[in-house]
Amino acid sequence: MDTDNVAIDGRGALVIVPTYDERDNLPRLLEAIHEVVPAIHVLVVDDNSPDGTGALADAIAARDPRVFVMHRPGKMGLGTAYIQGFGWALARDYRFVFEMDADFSHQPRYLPDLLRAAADADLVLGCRYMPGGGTEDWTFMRKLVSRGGNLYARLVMGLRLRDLTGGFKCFRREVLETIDLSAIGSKGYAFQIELTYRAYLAGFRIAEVPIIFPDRRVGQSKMSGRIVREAMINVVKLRLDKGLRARRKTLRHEHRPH
Ligand SMILES: Nc1nc2c(ncn2[C@@H]2O[C@H](COP(=O)(O)OP(=O)(O)O)[C@@H](O)[C@H]2O)c(=O)[nH]1
Ligand SMILES: [Mg+2]
Repeated sequence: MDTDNVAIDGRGALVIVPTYDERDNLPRLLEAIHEVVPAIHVLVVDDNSPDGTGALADAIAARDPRVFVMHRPGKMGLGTAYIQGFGWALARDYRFVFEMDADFSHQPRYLPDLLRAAADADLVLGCRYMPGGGTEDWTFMRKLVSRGGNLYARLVMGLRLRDLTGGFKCFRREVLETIDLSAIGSKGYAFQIELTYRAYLAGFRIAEVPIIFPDRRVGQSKMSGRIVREAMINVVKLRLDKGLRARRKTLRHEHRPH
């Protein structure tokens, strides 16, 4: 893959932004994204937000040809929002597909770094836990959950990546075409871990780039104890999955450089 193929202005790339009650963030986010990468397209996947984020997104899309909106009838979770968004992207000719939160924890200024890294990687992860990366304004509990969750996932999965639970990522379309999206059962943090794990098992090259991750300033987090529990259970389930284990064995025999 040659670097020349990656257009740093965002041509050929799509950012998927799932939203639930983000009306105070979304318009500013779209502006900030296009300031940094003027040609990038954005797909907002809104779950009929009670605060009217969906209608607001429609109004923006009506005057900006780079913005698209997918409406779902009710809150169905981040994981399925991304899976539907990936399907939408694959039906079109995007070469790079980003996952990005609406609340500015994923800062638009890093989009070019992720794109650049995608020149020689198939999946790029925004990474908080490497030099140059970090979190801001987090409570002790939130830090503990994130650090602990990453350590747990890394140990159980046996992956040498430093940030498995993050959700600021860039996929080459080949990754999304190859992994079986319909087989993904997880919803919250487990969804992020599962996607990366499946990409790894499919032999794709995974890179990490440092990001600073500030806490959201406006609106409510949808993080919950249920999501953390789901992640803990699903990580073990994934590791024990028979089909995936067979894939791991072949991978070891092939001596992939991971
Ligand atoms: N479409 C959709 N978006 C969601 C849902 N839950 C969360 N989001 C969005 O996913 C992103 C991350 O959610 P957030 O609450 O910030 O999670 P946290 O960062 O883990 O606390 C935000 O853009 C939310 O608006 C959902 O059920 N459906
Ligand atoms: Mg958030």
